Amino acid sequence: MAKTALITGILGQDGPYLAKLLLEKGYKVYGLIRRYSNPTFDNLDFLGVTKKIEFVDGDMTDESSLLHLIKRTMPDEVYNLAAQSFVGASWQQAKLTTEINALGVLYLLNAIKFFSPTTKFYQASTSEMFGISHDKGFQDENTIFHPRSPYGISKVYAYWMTVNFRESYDLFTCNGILFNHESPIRGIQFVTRKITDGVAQIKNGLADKLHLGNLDARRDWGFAGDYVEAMYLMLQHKTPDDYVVGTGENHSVKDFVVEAFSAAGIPDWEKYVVIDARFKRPAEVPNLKARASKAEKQLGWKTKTSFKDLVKMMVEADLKRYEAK
Ligand code: NAP
Ligand code: F7E
Repeated sequence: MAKTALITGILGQDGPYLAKLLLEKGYKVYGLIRRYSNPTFDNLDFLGVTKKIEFVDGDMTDESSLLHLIKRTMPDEVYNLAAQSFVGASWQQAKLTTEINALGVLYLLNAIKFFSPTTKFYQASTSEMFGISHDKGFQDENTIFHPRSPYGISKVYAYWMTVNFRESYDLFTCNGILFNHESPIRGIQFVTRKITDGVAQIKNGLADKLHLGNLDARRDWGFAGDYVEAMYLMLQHKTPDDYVVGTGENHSVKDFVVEAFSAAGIPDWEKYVVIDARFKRPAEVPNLKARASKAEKQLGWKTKTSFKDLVKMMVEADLKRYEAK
């Protein structure tokens, strides 16, 4: 019989890549969607998987919807990717961010405990938990958390609840502590996609400026398509555990800008970029770089896509979108 997986956050960036991977492995995939007046399936369409998914209704803030869902589907694996995932919005919407990202995880874990305790659970944890890190220039599973935003704080709660259900009830629960990962279907608010979309607009004469905040922040950027493999591998491992996933290389936002303008063949990026205080954050996370040696050794996972290839892939996809229009 085919294995079954429930993916929350199916309409976001990672959901479609993970769904594609699991469908290729023969899984039946359920995708949780919340009630929306006009949901967009563009990201699933981009990867050509929309019609292969069974959509189920529910909302991370509505405990009874999750209880019913787990009771009805009893999936072999749950991948919890749903979140208010934009750090910038989390100061203005701290309560909502907490309800979805923190309490939502508690509801889902309780539903598994009550109705399907053999279900394996993946929690989308994040390098934002490290925040301003007291480290040696990289972060791994032993690095202390010091989150810098309501988003990071909500994810620390979810991280520990995931660990606690493993320790208290012997459930198979894992945290993937993923560093930034991007793709042509990355949300338009995140800096990488904002840059590649802006570059494509400039190239097509639709804009003449790109407004950005802090160009000095450094991130460890990888490709989402590579990272969903790590999620899958965690749930196939013999024992549940928590893993850092990243490339081990970092770059500044400015490096990303330079590479993106160059990939589009536009000289003089300085002519177009405007530093705009609206995009600076009350508290910044200045420097993130993963040490993913545990995932590499225990899961056999490795990043495959270089920084240069990632930027090129995203710029080319955005150029194609505007050319098609
Ligand atoms: P994303 O594109 O923002 O997708 C998040 C998804 O969550 C969306 O489909 C959204 O649904 C759904 N969602 C939000 N609130 C919900 C609710 N109340 N009930 C049900 N669904 C809800 O995020 P992503 O980049 O794919 O990231 C996936 C997960 O990994 C997130 O948990 C994120 O915090 C975490 N993470 C991401 C990164 C990264 O670099 N991408 C790194 C580390 C961790 P709608 O489409 O209806 O809005
Ligand atoms: O910002 C700086 C900004 O919004 C990256 C989420 O997926 O990864 C993501 O969080 C950096 C920050 O991602 C702009 O200040 C400058 O230092 O692309 P971002 P993020 O905050 O790192 C983690 C791992 C997650 O878990 C999150 O869910 O870029 N920056 N200028 C800007 N950022 C944005 N968005 N817009 C700007 O104009």
